Amino acid sequence: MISVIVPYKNEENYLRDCIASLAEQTGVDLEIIITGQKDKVVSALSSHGEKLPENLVIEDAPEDFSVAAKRNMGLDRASGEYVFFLDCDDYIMPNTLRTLLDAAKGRREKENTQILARALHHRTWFKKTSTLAELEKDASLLLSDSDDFDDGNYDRTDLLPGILNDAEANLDLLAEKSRKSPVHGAASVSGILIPRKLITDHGELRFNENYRYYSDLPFVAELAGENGIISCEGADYFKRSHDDPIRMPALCQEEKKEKQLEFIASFNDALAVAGIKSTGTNAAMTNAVGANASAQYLSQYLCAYLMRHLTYTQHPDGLNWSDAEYKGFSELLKKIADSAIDAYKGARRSILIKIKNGSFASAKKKAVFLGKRRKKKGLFGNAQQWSWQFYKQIFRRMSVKKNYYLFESFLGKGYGDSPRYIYEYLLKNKPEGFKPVWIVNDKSLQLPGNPTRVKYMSLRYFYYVARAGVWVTNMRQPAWYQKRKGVKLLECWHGTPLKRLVFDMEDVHSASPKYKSIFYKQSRMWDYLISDNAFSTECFKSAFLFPEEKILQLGYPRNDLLFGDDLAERAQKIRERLGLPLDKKLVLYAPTWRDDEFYSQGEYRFSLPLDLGLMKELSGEYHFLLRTHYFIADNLKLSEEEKSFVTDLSRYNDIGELYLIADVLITDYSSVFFDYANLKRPILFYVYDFEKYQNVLRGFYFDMTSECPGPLLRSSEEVAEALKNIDSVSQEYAGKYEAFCEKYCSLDDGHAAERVVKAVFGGKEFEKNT
Ligand code: C2G
Repeated sequence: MISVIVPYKNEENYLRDCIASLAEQTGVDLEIIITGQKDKVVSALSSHGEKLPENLVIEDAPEDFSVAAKRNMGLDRASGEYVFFLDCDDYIMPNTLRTLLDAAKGRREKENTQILARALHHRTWFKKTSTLAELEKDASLLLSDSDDFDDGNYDRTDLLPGILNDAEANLDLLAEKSRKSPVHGAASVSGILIPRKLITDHGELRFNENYRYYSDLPFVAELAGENGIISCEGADYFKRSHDDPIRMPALCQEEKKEKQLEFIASFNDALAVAGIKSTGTNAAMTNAVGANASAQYLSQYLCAYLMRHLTYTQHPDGLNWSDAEYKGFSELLKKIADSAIDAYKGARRSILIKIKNGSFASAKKKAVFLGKRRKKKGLFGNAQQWSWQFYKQIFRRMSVKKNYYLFESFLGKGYGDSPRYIYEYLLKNKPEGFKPVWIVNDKSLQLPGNPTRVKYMSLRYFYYVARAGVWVTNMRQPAWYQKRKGVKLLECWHGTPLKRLVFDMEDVHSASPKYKSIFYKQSRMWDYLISDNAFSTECFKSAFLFPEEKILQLGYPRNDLLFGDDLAERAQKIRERLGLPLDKKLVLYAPTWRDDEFYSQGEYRFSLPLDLGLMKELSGEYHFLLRTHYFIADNLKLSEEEKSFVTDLSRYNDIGELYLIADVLITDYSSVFFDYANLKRPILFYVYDFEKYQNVLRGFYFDMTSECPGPLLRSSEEVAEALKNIDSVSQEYAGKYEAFCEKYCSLDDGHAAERVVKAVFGGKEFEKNT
């Protein structure tokens, strides 16, 4: 029997996945021991009235017990022949325990040795169902083992002998794999199947409860001893990085000062149990290494650890270590084998030697130099990197100009959205010395008021970002941006949320796993956030963890243009300017983007799901306007024939003007319909991937099936049908439309920009119009 020990803290939504993954194990006899606060464990596992599995035991432990203490409690209780540690936020694939058991038993029967068998580790920030879905798309993800040696440079094949000493394992394959996915070693006890006898033979070994973060190292090093650890293909351990490190950091995500010193102390212990007891000569060490796989592993691990903290990340935290910390590392380096240091070449090797010899300042200098060279990509770096250096070294040292007002809509991709209407109001009601600057990329765009114009990420952009006293934007500011004292940042945001955002998203499927923590830091810099309705305010509070007192619930300035007695004349002018037919009704198709369809961060894919062949049949009555989301990198390719009844306006600067001319809107999960509804014109929802979007990608803040002011349509045929009968569709949805507007559009009245400007720049404390 295997005793699986699961230390539990407060990761309620994660625990279910963890235990479910144990229930799925095949061909093994299990005992599951969860150590943690009993009432919380029970409520986490039976919140939907489920019965707890019969083979599950809960050992009651206070929440703040260290993980070492909780694991020890589990060990005291365990009665299996094998022990396996699984963290409560992690999960394993169904064959994992069987595979590990076979490997361990096989070795015992053949060679009469007790070995540790370890599953391949994979880092994920997804829950189990999402991971399985990802694996279905790309099984090679299982090769992307997260990695103790991930220092960006090491030739990983060098690391394996000694650890990967299993004759059964296909060494060639693993070596091949290791380039992409090296095998983990002993840094973590999770995912390792340990024969109970080995623990008993080591005097009933336990974890050192004085350590909060690094109690695993000495424990595993001692058990691994001379035999090392076999890494087993077909056994897969998913280590979950919490995608919400703000509210629920994993131990490895906690940023605590004392962590480094604890690492050094625990590493010392690990070296001691691996047979390296005092600052010995290198000859003694070489012997130890020859005899002991743990010692060899630890030597390599230490060097890789230092490299990772000094040269690999973008802002290496190793550069901030104190002298005491460097001294600790220096002592450790003196104890390990030189061969581990010599495995590095050039500047990296020299950094390690300098630390070993106590030249810490010089080691740091070298690391900084290496980092700069890496970041610059080539000797001189690209223009943007140079501009950023100017920003940091020169522009940010110049004074902040209170009268510089910086405006930006969708990263310079247009002149529109709320920043535009706030700007136009300010133009008519100029504050003292008003010097407007627009971030806008298209040189041909005509802007009223003759503002200074800068291109996104150009040198002048950095200049104004550094000096402007006011920044009005509708997206997030860049991650490197640090707001200076005296600067006002007005965040307009870009829509009433339908799809779940940031902290309300369970699994972030977009390109960056650090999304939540970056978002959190950025949004702390916003002085104001505009909200269009009470519903948005509630969403922003939970999705952005944003304080209510900074939210201006005053309506959307971007919707001001949808009001007035001259709508028809303005629409006519826009139609003429765009050369659109005047005798046909216009249908605007404006879908949103899909989190899982991207080329790279911020560059999303799109292929038109609307069957234009079918739409052509309606071209006597309708002309179609296509508008993709600003994240979409693909250009729509229309044939000459299609161009006769379809116009692509994806790059048009302000979608608000397209609302004005459109007689019907087709969208999906985009927030565009909240704005368009102000016009009271028909809306169709073309939601061909509704289940996936709702259940896998995002989830919604409201029930689309009951609240939407128009029909949910699954196919192009249904869309065509609805367009043919648009009047009866409108009639059918009239009641829902009215209720919808009441709830979401009641603050929009054509004067939101005025209210916002008065609240933010009016000199008074801002008043909330709730
Ligand atoms: N937009 C556009 N064209 C589209 C889709 C969107 O011009 N085809 C613009 C609209 O102004 C819209 C805004 O981008 O309101 C936001 O687009 P969404 O599709 O709603 O998606 P997203 O950018 O993820 O923002 O709180 C709202 C959410 O943040 C959604």
